[in-house]
Amino acid sequence: AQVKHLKDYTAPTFTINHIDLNVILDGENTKVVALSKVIRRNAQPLELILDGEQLNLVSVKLNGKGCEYRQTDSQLIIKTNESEFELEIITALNPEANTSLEGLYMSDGAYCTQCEAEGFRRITYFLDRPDVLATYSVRIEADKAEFPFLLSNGNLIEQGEMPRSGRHFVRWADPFPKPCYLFALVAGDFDLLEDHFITMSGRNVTLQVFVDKGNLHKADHAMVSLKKSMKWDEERFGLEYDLDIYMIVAVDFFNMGAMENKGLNVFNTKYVLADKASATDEDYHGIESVVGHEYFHNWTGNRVTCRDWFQLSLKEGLTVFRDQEFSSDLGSRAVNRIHAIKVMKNQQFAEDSGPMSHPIRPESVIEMNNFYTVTVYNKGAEVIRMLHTILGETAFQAGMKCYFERHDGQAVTCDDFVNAMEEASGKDLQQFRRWYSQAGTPLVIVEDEFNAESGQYTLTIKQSVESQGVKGQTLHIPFSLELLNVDGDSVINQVLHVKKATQQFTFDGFKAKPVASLLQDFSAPVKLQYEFGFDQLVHTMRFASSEVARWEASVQLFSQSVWENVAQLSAKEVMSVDSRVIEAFRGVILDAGLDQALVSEILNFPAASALIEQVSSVDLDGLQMAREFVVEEIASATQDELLARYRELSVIDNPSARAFKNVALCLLSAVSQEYETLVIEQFNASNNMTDSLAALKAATTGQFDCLDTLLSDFETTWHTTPLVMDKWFTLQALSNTDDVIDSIKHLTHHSSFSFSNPNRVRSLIGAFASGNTYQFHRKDGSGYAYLTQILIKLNKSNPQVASRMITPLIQFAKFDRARQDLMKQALVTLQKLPDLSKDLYEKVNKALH
Ligand code: BAL
Ligand code: ZN
Repeated sequence: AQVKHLKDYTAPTFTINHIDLNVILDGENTKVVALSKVIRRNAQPLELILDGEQLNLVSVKLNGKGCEYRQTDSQLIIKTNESEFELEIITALNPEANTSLEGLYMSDGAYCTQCEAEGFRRITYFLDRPDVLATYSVRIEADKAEFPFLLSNGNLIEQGEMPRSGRHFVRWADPFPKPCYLFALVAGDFDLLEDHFITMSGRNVTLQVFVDKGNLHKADHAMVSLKKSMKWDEERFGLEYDLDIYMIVAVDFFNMGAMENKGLNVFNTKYVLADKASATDEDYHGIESVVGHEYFHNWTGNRVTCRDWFQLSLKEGLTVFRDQEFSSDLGSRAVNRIHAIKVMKNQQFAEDSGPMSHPIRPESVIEMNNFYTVTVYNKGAEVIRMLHTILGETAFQAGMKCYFERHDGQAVTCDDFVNAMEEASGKDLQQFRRWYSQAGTPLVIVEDEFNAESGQYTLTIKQSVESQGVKGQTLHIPFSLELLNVDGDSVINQVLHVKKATQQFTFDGFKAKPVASLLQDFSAPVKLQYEFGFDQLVHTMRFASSEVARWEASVQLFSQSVWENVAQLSAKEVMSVDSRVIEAFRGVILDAGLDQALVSEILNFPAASALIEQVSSVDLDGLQMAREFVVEEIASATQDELLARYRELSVIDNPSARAFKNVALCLLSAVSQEYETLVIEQFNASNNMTDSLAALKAATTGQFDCLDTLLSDFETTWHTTPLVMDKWFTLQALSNTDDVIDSIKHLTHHSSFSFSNPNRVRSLIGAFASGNTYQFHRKDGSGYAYLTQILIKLNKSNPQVASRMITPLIQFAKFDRARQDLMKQALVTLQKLPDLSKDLYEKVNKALH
């Protein structure tokens, strides 16, 4: 497989500034006629090289005549010395046989497309690179009865019938030049929810949400979210929508969450469909955030796009930052921040310490689809957030304005973005730029000292970063600090700018040693090392001004308690939990002044996978025993309070109350069988998916006798609703029981399951591999063997999904020797596959390197 390097970037020698597509949809006889206006940009070479994969070439004409060309399995090479010409290429496709869900494929009887990153080359031969921007005119033709809706980007300008054949056609024109990865086409029969939005300059935009027949009542939340997104982007960023129509189509077969195609977003149904009975509070939140994300791409991604795919974070990091701000402005800022921090610490840190570690702007890539990562997206967003912290909202928005003024309609780089921020703000971002090229998680070691005589408190902050054995450069780290006095008053609350390998900060005027709350709100994506004492953490949990810092202290308190017990076990000593830890959590449960959603975050103790990220090597069996012990000790000591709050919150119908109540139920179930009746009562009385699922989860946690009955009742109610069955699959995949792999194997034969649908595969097998830490990492290797068996299957049908699911198998470095050997053995099996996809090849080889 070929490695592509950022340093080898060259501008295209030809460009295409307009394309007329005629797509004749006809099952296995589907035909695409592409008429492109090609312009030479350099005198040499005399060959135009177009990308194309899995295509049947029918004909090629240059200015209406035959021409000299040759084909490879990924290119069409046309000989020409013309400087401007029209190229007509006809290709034949079979969308029904396309199981990779890239290019043009069928989802449940509807045609749809996915072109990012490099799927357009599966539709026609083209300059499939983001720095080639063209206007599109698209004619679609299909059977009218089967495919009444024919959609593409831009504005609908013509439609007509072909009565004798029962077919019809439409023509769409998109006036905004775009790279081909933003092209989309959909043909099918849907229910349509329509609304409109009046933009800030008074333009009336038609809004349409297309869903599978019978699901109209589940489209409202997506529509409301879209309108909120449009309004928020006007108010916070001053950005207005630019076409007359905005369409969202929900499809069940989709590799990702959603796709921001200009004017025609294609969404995974998971991020559109919701009603109270079938969707959880978390689903509602996810829909609002993904609808926002795709909408915000219209400016950050579509109007200004990426020069090359190494710059992916230019649009993704920035757009994730924007969707996080959207959710935070509309909902709880603290809870949204906590969720973002968890993704960073639990998933991104893991990626950064594993074989796929890469900077937010990668330098080399084999398969681009492998770089839609938590690093590019979420660490990318953290880098934008640090810029926002350093510049402040006003200068940051001035930078955004400058960025759009300079680059609207262009394909640009991350450097262009930072330049705009630098010039608009007048801040020197020279050192800050290193965040774009530096892989690995920086380690920040903090030591503090109090001089009682002088009343001086001194922090010494050291930074270092290393990735795959290579030492990195010092970074500009915005380090948020709060100092609390003994009474809990906040005496210092500021951002320190750490720019050197070692830096000291001194604060005067203290009568006693203050309590430091460090790296508040995760002000930089770094690992913090500091000797926290229990008393300090308890103080921070009670008094920090930031709710996020209070949560962080609780995580630290819990984690330290677990690690102490892991050490006890290994020393063959008895386990115990410090009473200060228990009292701190009791205080949180009883504190009626705390946001209930925050309390639920605090009581939702770090999972094993999160704890593993805190250490360099782990004794998994010790961790499981110690974690379960600490959870049970806390839950058992606070059960009266938990039960009282559970009862009090049961009558309140809002997401925060439900979150607290349900985490309480789950903790109680871990304590004693006596809470089984409570679980059954909640399940039977529930009128919403959040409560039903929480009851099932509690029954699983307590391994209650009622579990089988509840699961089967749930199945009877929901077996015809695929997205709900996904939850049912996940719940069973996460069961920490010795026969879980057998039960998963059995579930793959369930009538609701299908290996061809990525949502089903992820909900059952993906959830097991990434979420069932103890069972996936079974000592006998059966978890690894099972995942490998599935990956072999998916390697052929859908390499993109396979490649995403392999993650837990390549992150082996922290496990014991025996487990590492078994994981590597599984990877070697994959490496030997004769038809290993580029996607898996890249990860397997990096892991075994
Ligand atoms: N561009 C791929 C999907 C997303 O990030 O919005
Ligand atoms: Zn995105």
